[in-house]
Amino acid sequence: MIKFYPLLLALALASCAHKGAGRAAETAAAGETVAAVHVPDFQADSAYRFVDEQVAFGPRVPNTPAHKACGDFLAATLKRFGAQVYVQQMTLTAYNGTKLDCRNIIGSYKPAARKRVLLFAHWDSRPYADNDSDPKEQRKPIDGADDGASGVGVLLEMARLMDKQAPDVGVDILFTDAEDYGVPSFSSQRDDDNSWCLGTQFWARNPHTPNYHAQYGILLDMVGAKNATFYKEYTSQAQAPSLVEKIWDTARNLGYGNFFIDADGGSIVDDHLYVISGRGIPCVDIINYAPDNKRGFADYWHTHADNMQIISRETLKAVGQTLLNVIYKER
Ligand code: AHN
Ligand code: ZN
Repeated sequence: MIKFYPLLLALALASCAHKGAGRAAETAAAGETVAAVHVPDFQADSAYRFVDEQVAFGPRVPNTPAHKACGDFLAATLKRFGAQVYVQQMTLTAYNGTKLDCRNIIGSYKPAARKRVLLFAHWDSRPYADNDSDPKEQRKPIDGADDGASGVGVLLEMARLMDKQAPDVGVDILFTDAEDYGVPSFSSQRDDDNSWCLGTQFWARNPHTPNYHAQYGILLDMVGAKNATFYKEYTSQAQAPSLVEKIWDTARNLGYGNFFIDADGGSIVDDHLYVISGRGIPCVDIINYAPDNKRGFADYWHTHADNMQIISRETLKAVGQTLLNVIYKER
């Protein structure tokens, strides 16, 4: 808290200079006047429903009817929540040469605002359960309730709330495709880091608006499982250290320190890497990390256990409310 004291004071002075509509001044415990920000209340039931709706389409694997239907649903839902929607259609090539018919789906709030924040999550689900213990099950696609649908569910709930009351900053929600089509463990091919995150690699080279930039980005990946633990991921700390601290401090102050662990996580190949390197946007990856597991992720990861049974409203709330507090305090 001490660390952010000068910032709070600066905000207070700024709000005295010209008071924004609907923003009152209130007296802080220490006696100084600080800007009173109304942060919306994240509705966990609503987010849970958004996760369930995606899963109900079936596995969202590129080139399947479920994937097509879910993509249509996501674009329509962002429109319904007042976003300016961009749909980026692309043909991507998977590790095995398969051409994938894919879409990145973007919803923008305050598209003219100069200061912007990028919030992103992948919406596709993995075509394989290659970590499943039963070899016969490994070639079947997974529900991806957590791995995919949870991050999108949190962001749809944020979109619903931003439609009712927009934050000061511009916000771009990016649903990335083909994140999870990477080389499976049963393949004889060597794992190639670049076989993951195909939609984001495309977007980083061809953003939805020319020279797209944002102040920072936050990636949500596997943010809905019961008892999830979010550690401070390596590249996030290297490239966006102050943002990591801001998010983890915010979570702790809201009482979510049991989810947002104040400790180093591993280095993870994920969508944020390409947004950092391709667009120069500092990004943080909020991802359920299991430091004691051999693969670094929870037991359900890339198995058929990644279904609605593991989704917890408490986890969705912790992530969603933390993000709302971070975003609505930006000026
Ligand atoms: C790798 O497995 C290389 N990275 C993890 C990225 C990921 C997959 N996140 C969800 N599914
Ligand atoms: Zn995955």
